Amino acid sequence: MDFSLTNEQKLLQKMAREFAENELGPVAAEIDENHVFPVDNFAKMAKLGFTGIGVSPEYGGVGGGATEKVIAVTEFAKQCMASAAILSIHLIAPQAIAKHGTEEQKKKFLPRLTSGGRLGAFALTEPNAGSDAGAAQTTAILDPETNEYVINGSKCFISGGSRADVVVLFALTDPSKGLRGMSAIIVERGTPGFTVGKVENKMGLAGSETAELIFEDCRVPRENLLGKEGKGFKIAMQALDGARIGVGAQSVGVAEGALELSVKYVHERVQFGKPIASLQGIQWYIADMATKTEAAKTLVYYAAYLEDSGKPFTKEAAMCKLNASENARFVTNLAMQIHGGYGYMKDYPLERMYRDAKITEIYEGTSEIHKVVISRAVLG
Ligand code: COS
Repeated sequence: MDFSLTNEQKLLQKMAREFAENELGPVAAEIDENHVFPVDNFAKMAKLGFTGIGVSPEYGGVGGGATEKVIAVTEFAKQCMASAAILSIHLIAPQAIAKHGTEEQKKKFLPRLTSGGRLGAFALTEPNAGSDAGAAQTTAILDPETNEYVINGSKCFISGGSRADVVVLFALTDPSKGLRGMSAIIVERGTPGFTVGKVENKMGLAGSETAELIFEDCRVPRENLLGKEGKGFKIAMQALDGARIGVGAQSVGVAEGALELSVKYVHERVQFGKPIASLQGIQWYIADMATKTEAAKTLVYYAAYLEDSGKPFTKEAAMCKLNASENARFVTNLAMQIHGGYGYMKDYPLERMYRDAKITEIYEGTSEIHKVVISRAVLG
């Protein structure tokens, strides 16, 4: 399999790398420390076209697909995991609308999410429906008199939820059918009855705000139904397949970033009269980190290739996310070990990378859920 980048993809990579080094890296510590969503950086991402990856230029996007997303997200994550996560998770909403939306929905919602600098969110998880996403209880009952869905319930741990302009929400339009009665509905910020609840205080990824969304008799016009009634769970699962490749890319990026810092450090750090790069124990750490990260990257690009080729990729998306996220924890941990006391200090980026990396094993499906998806595919 040839994963060489095209000239356009190489240019995108260069642009993403320079943007990340010049704009994202320098504020990564600050947004982590202050738990602040990087509004300016998101606006710059939009200006450069990153927020429109995977959406046709007709709707303000820049085209491309999973591979382009992987390229950008990986480069961002080397410098700032929160910014990488913001882009990666934002893209779920416009890509779902581009895939399942009507022409009217695409015209109405996509330009602001792609080139307009507005954030999208994907709201599936509920307090009692995390790994068991099909147990969601939020309802959206059609009022035949007004032709509006009346939404009641709450969503939790929604990345970007406190800032999102457009939310792709999953709710039961026919509660008697469980997950087969779930539908996807587009809800705009400011709709009466839709409020933001608790904004979480997390271990890492502080710049990517995570919030509770509350719906109390929130009325949304029927034309905001995304796809068909009762097909919401499938839409959610398909969107998550793609999102998991994004988490794979975040994981590869943070691992590559930690490896690069470690390579630099072991050449500079002198102990016992010589750079620690000359110690075999350190060399073996570096060899393991480089090998496992390269392997993780290959699987992420393979899953992206399958998605871009229109081939089934559910299993490979789960595999790449499972593998790359475990590697992100492994590599950031060893990088911290190599840096010793310095790695543990907030003066250096490693402790942030270590904290940020952990979430990749949890969100967009835990490692354990990915093993369920993979084993079902393998065992039949
Ligand atoms: N693509 C398309 N359809 C899919 C799918 C996929 N990747 N995965 C499942 N489906 C479909 C199934 O084909 C089935 O369709 P039918 O009704 O036609 O039979 C339906 O969805 C139900 O599937 P299944 O029986 O496998 O559902 P489960 O309740 O067993 O749940 C898991 C499957 C566990 C995989 C799912 O709940 C999951 O991914 N959980 C994790 C959720 C998550 O990642 N949350 C992260 C945060 S999102 S804000």
